[in-house]
Amino acid sequence: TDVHPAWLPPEAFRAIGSRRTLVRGDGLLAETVREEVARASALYGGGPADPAGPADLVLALTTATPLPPAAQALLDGPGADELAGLGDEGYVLARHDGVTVVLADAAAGLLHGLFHVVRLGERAFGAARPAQAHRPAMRRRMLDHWDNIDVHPVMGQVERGYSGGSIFWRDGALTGDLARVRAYGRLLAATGVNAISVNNVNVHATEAHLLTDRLGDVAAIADELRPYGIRVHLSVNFASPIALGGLSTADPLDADVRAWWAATTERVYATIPDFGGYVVKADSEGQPGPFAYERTHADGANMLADALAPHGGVVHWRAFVYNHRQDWRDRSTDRARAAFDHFAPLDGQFRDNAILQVKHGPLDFQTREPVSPVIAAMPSTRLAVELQVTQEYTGQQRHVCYLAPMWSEVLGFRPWGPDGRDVAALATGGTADGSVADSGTADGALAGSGAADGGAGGPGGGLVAVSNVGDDRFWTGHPLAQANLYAFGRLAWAPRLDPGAVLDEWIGLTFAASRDRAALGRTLHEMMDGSWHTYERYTAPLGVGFMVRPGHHYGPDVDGYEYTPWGTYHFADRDGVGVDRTRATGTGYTGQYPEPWSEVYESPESCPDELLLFFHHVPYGHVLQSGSTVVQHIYDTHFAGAEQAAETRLRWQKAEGLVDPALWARVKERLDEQVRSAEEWRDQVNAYFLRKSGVPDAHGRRIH
Ligand code: GCW
Repeated sequence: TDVHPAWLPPEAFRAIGSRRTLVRGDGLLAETVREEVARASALYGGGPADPAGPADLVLALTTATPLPPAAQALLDGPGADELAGLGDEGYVLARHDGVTVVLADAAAGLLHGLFHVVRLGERAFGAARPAQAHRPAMRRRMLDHWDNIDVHPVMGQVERGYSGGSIFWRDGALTGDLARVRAYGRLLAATGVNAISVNNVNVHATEAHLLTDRLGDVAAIADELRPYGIRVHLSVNFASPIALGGLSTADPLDADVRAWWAATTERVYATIPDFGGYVVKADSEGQPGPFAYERTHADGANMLADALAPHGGVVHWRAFVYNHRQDWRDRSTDRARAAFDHFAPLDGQFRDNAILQVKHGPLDFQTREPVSPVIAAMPSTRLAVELQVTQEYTGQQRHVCYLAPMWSEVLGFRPWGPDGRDVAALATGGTADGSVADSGTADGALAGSGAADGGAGGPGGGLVAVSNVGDDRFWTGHPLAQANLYAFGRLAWAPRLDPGAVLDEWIGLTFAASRDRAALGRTLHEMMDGSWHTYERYTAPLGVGFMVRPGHHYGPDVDGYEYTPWGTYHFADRDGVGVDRTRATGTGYTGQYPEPWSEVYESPESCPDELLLFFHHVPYGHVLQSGSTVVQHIYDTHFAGAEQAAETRLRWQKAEGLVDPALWARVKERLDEQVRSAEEWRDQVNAYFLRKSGVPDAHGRRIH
C-alpha cells in the first residue's frame, strides 16, 4: 500500500544518511538503530564508519567496549556529569571535535537519541554542542486505541475513529499488513511514545477474547512494536471471569475470581514477557465493574494490580465513572462532580502498580473545560492524565484543530496557584518543588541551546491519549491531524515544549522534501497555531460544552443533549445560559478545587471568561471581563470563527504546489467541509440565542 510516511519521510534522514556513522552496543533496539542508519545510508550514500577510523556520528551504549574515542572522551570529560542517572530511555547528546555523539545506558536511549539527531537534521552536524542529558519527563507515554476487531454498525470499527478502519484488525482477524503496524511503531518511537493499548476500552464480546484464546494476535502486534521500544497493553472486561472463565461472579474479593485473574495473567506473560498491563473502563457507560458486588474501585483495581505485580505489569484504571442515565429534571446531580466524588475518597488505597487514569477535564474532552479537580485531589495515588488525540469533540479530523496549545495549557495548569505544582509535575510524580525540572526547548526553536528534557521519569502515572490513527493512507484522515499525534508524544516526553516549536519540528520533518519549506511553514503556522481557538469560536461558547449532534457528536445541535440522560446541559432559557456549579447556589462543584481556584471559579467576576458558562448561569446581558456581553460575545465569536475557517481555506489554496498533490487535495477537501460546517455552527448557535434572548446583534449582521 501507498502509505504516507508522515513525519519520517526519507528526506528527514538525509543528514544522517550522507555521513559516516558508528553504532556500538548490543540488544534488539541497538539493532533497530543500526537498521535505521543502514536504511538512511543506502539512500544518501553515507555508511557505517570503520570502527577504527573517523566518524561523523557515534551512537554508543556506555557499556560498549571498547568505546569509540569520541564517546570515551565524552565519558571521561566534561560530559560525565550529564551521564548520571540516564535511566532506561535517556541519552546524552554532544558534538565536539567534529563528531556528534549520542551516549546511553540502555538501547532505548540510543533510539531516542537517534531520532533527536533526525529532528536536528543538518544542525546536528554544525556547531559544537555541550553535552546535554535528555530524559523523558513521564515514565509511561501511552496511546490507547479504541479499536474493535468487529465493525460496529453505528460506531464503525474504531470507536470515535475518523481515519478509516483499524490498523490492527481486519475482517474479524489480525491484520495481514503487519508491516503497517511496524511502521506505526516507528513513527511513535520517533515522538517518544513507549506504550499502546490495542483495543477499545469498551470491551465487547469478541475483543474480550484477546485476553485468552486470541492472545496470539496481541503477541504478534507486540512483536512488531518491540523493536521500537513500545510495549503492548490490553483493555480487559471486568466481567471476564464470567464471560471467559465460566465463573458465576466477577467479585474482586472472591478467591476464585482472583485466582482466575492470576492464572490468566500468568499465561499472558508466558506468551508476551514484556506485556505492559491492563486498561479498564469499569462501571462506566454500561461496562461491568465492582459496583455490582458493592466493592470499591480500589478493590477492583487492586485485584488486577495483584495479578500483574509478579510480572511487573500495571493496571490503568479509568476514573471516567458517572451516571449516564440521570434524569435531566434532577438538578442536584452534576456529571462534572462524579469522578471526584467516586475517587477522591479512595486516595491512598490503590496499589503501587495501579494507575488511576483521569480525563484532563471533568466532563468529556470538550473544546474547553477546566482541569479535572481529581488531578489535585489524590496525592497518594499514581495518576495518569488522559488526553484525546482523536478529535471526537474538536472537529473529527474534518476540521483543522491543532490541539497542542490546549494540552500545553492543561499541563501547565497549577491547581494550587502560581507557587504550586502543575499538572505535568503531578503526572510525572515526585519532585517536592513540583517542577518537571526544565522541560526544554524544541529543537526548531533554539537550535543548539535546548535545556534538558526534564525529570528522570518520576513515579507518577504519566500521560495517556486516545489515538487518532486508522488504516487511512494519511494515517489520520486529515493529514494535518498527524501533527496532533506527533505533538502528544513530544509533550509526554517534555511537557514544557512550546506547541509552536513542536509544530515547527513536525513541519520540518513531514515536509522535508517541500520545494519551499519556509513558505509552507509560514502557511501551516497561520493555519494551525490558532486553529483550536478558531474551532472554539464557532462551536459551544464560553466553556458550556456539547451542543453537538447526539450519537456521532459532529456538527451543531444546540439542544441535542438538553433533555437526555447524559448529564451534559447548558440550561439556556429566555434570560440566560450556563450551569451553576458554585457552592453558594449551584452544584458545589467549585468546592472540589483547592484554593485559589475554588474561589476564582466561584465568582462570575473572577471566573475566566472562557469558562464562565461552565461554572455559572448568567443573564445574556452579563458583561464579561472582555467588556462584551455574553450574547454579543456569542454573536461576535461565531461570525469571527466562521470567517477564520474561510481564511484558513484561502491560505491552503495558495499553498498548492508546495506539497504532494494528493495530500494537498485531501486537505482541501477537508477544508471545504470545515467551512461549510463552521457556517452551520455559526448560523445555528446565533439563531438559537437570538431567538431565546430576543437581543439583536449590535452590528446588525444577518442572523437567521
Ligand atoms: O467521549 C466518550 C465517548 C465514548 C467513549 C467514552 C470513554 C470509549 O463518546 O465513545 O467510549 O468517552 O472515554 O470511555
